[in-house]
Amino acid sequence: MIENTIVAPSTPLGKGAISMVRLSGRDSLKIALKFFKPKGKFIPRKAAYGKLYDFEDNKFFDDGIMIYYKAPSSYSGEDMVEITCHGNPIIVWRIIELALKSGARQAKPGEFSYRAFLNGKMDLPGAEAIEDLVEAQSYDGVKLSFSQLEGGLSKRIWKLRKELLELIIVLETEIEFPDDGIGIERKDVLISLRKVKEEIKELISFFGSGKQILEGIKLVLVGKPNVGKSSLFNALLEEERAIVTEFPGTTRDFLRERIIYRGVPFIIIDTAGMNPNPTDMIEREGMKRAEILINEADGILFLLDLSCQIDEGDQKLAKLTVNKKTLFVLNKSDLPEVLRESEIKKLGEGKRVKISAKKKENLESLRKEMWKTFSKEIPQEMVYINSRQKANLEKSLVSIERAISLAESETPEEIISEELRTAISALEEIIGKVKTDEVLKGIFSKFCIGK
Ligand SMILES: Nc1nc2c(ncn2[C@@H]2O[C@H](COP(=O)(O)OP(=O)(O)OP(=O)(O)O)[C@@H](O)[C@H]2O)c(=O)[nH]1
Ligand SMILES: [Mg+2]
Repeated sequence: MIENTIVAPSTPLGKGAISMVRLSGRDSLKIALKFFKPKGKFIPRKAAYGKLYDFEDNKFFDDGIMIYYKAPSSYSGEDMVEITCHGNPIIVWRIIELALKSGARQAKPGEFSYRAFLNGKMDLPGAEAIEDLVEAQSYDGVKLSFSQLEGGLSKRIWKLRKELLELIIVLETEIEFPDDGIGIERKDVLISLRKVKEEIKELISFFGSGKQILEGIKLVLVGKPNVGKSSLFNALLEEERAIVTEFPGTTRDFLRERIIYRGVPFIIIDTAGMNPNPTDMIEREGMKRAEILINEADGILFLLDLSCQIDEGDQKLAKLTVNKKTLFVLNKSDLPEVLRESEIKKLGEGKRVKISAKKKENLESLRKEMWKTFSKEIPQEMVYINSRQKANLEKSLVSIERAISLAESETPEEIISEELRTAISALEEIIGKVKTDEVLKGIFSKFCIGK
């Protein structure tokens, strides 16, 4: 049990109707009662009205509500107090000060959740999901993180772990009593192992889509100079965010903004136009960055100018985007049309939408097509996998695959079983059954474990 009682504001420091301060630790109640004077008797888990009292000048400075949670029935698993006051940062600051003067210590970021984890109130994926829940950029993202908080991933990991442990028992029984007639069928072991392998592969496959649901679908505006990328960027944002001029090479860096369409967040990135013969260092650097962005993107909005022929610039870009899901945006539809369909075909696969970014024509069709092309249905069984979890799943997959080929080649049981143990420990790292400081430090960021 951790001895210190910690205190921190739980709501953002700003003006609002109310703010909340939280205490966690053995002395939470004792400390809170130094400056919160409840009216009448109060009961754990019931809201108690009272006044906030400054014991340094013997004056009341606000009123509010206090709730006391007795251990272990609290968020952190320790005694906890939550005080709700009026939403002025000065009030919050004074409450914290009075708590510090009464023996509490300022909580470090993530420390409430860290204590909850140590007290078995949540596992690692649950702790990670809290941050995702707060940061999610869409309603789907919120729902996905909440199901994670409720153990979506953990349940599946525990199940895999159980299946592997059962296989180890079967294999090791065979080692210890090879002649008592139990006799394992390699075929059955292989069937189970292949099933586990598919499960793990499915979990890994959720990595990309989960990220898109939580953070947004990253779309890069790509096109040669002057094709109208920044004009489209502004039109989609419905504000004059990027500079637009009639001179090629206007955009030198890249701009990134978020739009939401039908509940799906899209991150739109405006880039420097691709000039096949860059004239200066800035242009070269801008294009280098555009290339990196293309590689990292979930999809490409490839702009073409309907009023002129395809040229070297378009062709060069098409080479860069060849492996990416692409939507062709045929801009400047208000001008006489020169570009032919047969020319566009040469640039690659992808739907086409004709628009005029300048006149803001047909933008709704473009948004709809973006949504259709790039957003994904969320499968029922979807769970969110972050990069830490993915790395561990991959580690366990390697061992499972090794175990499969060993089992296929009549290798002795103990060697197969050893591989399965390695696979299990990688899975255990995901749920935090193995608590390595490295991992915990990464998750409960900035929080110095062991100090
Ligand atoms: N007629 C017409 N002109 C357009 C349209 N879209 C953009 N333009 C014009 O094309 C020129 C270039 O537009 P930008 O949006 O700056 O083009 P860009 O692709 O961002 O250019 P760089 O940043 O230089 O790569 C400007 O003069 C725009 O007004 C359109 O739909 N129709
Ligand atoms: Mg531009």
